[in-house]
Amino acid sequence: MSFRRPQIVPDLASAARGAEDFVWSRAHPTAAAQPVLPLYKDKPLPTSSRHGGRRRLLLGVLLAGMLMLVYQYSRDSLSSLSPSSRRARMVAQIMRTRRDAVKTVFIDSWDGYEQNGYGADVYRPIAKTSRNLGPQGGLGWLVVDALDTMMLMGLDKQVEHARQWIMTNLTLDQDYTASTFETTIRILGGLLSAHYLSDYDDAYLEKAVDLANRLLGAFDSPSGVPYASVNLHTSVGVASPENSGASTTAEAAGMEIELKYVSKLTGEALYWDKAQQVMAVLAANRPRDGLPYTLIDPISGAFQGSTIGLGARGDSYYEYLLKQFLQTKEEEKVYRDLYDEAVTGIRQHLVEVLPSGLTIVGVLDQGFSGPRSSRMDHLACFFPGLLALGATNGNSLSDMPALSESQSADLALARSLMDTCYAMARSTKTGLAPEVSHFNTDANADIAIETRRPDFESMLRPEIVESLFVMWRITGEEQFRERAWTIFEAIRTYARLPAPRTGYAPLMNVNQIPAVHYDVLVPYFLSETLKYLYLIFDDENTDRTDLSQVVFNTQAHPLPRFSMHPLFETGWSRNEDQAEAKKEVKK
Ligand code: DMJ
Repeated sequence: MSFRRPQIVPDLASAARGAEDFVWSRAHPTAAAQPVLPLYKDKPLPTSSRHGGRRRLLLGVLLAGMLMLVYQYSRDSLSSLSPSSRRARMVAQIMRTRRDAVKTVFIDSWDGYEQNGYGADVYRPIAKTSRNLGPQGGLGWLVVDALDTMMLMGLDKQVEHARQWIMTNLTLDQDYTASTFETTIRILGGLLSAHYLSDYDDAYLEKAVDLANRLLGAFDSPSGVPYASVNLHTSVGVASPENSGASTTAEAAGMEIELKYVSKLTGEALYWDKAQQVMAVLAANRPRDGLPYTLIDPISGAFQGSTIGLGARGDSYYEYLLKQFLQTKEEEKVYRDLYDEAVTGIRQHLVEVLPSGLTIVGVLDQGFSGPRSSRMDHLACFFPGLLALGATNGNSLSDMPALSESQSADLALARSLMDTCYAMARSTKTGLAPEVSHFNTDANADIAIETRRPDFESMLRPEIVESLFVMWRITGEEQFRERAWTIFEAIRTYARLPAPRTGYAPLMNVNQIPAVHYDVLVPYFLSETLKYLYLIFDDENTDRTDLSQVVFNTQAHPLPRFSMHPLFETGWSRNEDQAEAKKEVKK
């Protein structure tokens, strides 16, 4: 296995930035555009005088008068509005308040970490202790992953601190065997998104490319399917110690967006080639009805195991089929075809309408010939959002001509599954969905959804609010924001650590009140759950997260879409068999 570390032509990144694809996203306000205000210290100091009391009284009267005028003005201007505009104004005000409430929860979580463990990869908010994964300091597990949330929330002080830490303290060259997938989606994705949201600050890109080069060794397997882990110092891939060394399908197929974007930014095709080789091998397996098994062997490139489903180990496969198609501006049709085929297969084999009226996506534990289990992981609740995204390619319904039959059908299924995912949360005492929900298939049962040991914890995962966010952006229907608010209130009530402790933590049991917490700050709570909640209530800064212009990676890091380029052709087709797909690797 060789460790190739390509040289980046220094100007290439800037050249890529100048490409036409990036023109649309250059509308960020810059510091230079801000008006210059006089500093408070430059104002003349108030002189103390014996008339101070009278002056204060006069000032008070003046202030009260001004307040009355403002009140009168806003009442008059409100009453001159039509009822619908008045309502829109009130809704906007409420949403601002909600958005700020989400931001407060983020700050409350972040403050404890900032004071007691800044830069560490693992933080325990109850014990106030922290630790790193690597031997030479933090790998950015929290700082890098949470950075773009802070950027979107306008937390400038925290962003500056994070940037300084990344540039000064983040050492990626560590003798540490990291999860290939988690490091790609969290750290590489986080750095790339920070680069995008900072209006292309190349310092983030340099770190991202350094990391991408280290991760590439994981893809140097005989098939091109990545090993589960990779040593960040040697760039040597390490097979999973479980499942006879098989990687999970979700992980193998859930890193392509990040690698392809690195190719786009650097002009180096090797990241692109590694990414699409994985897709070629997956497709060469010809999964029946578009549904792969959830394990894949990096040596042979063949599927392993017997489970088929959209939850753990399967999820990102489906997500990245559609998102790869969207990332390159809908030009690589092969990914759309694979996605459509998978959705058809999901309808045929996994979707079930229960006597309770709920629609679920079940799991096949023993392949196509076995029974379907009527359970849904919290993880599977990304799917309603994905269906809605696929129905319109990220456009809002108001900008779309009439939907085709299949688009309408996908949106209808998205709505039904969204109802189910929301019901998973509403069915518990805390209003937070457990890791796994079990659905009753008995028409006479009193309870439609059951929560069972040991799956009754809430890790404060994002998938339900992620789908609510996408449904809101696509449909513009307030019901999705209302549901998100209800879930947010449940988080604020039950995930908050009781005083004198501060911060938020996952729950051991969603049906236990008062809640008992795990002592850990979960990175995806900051990078995904709170980001999606913030964005759903944020009507003012939607341009940088416009679903028709960006793709969110599977860790909620937004990356801009871009056009294809001769350097990045889709270098495979579905007619290739596996042997041919493998030959490609050896070239
Ligand atoms: C995140 O780390 C990613 O979304 C991943 O793809 C699976 N889900 C977790 C959070 O639940």
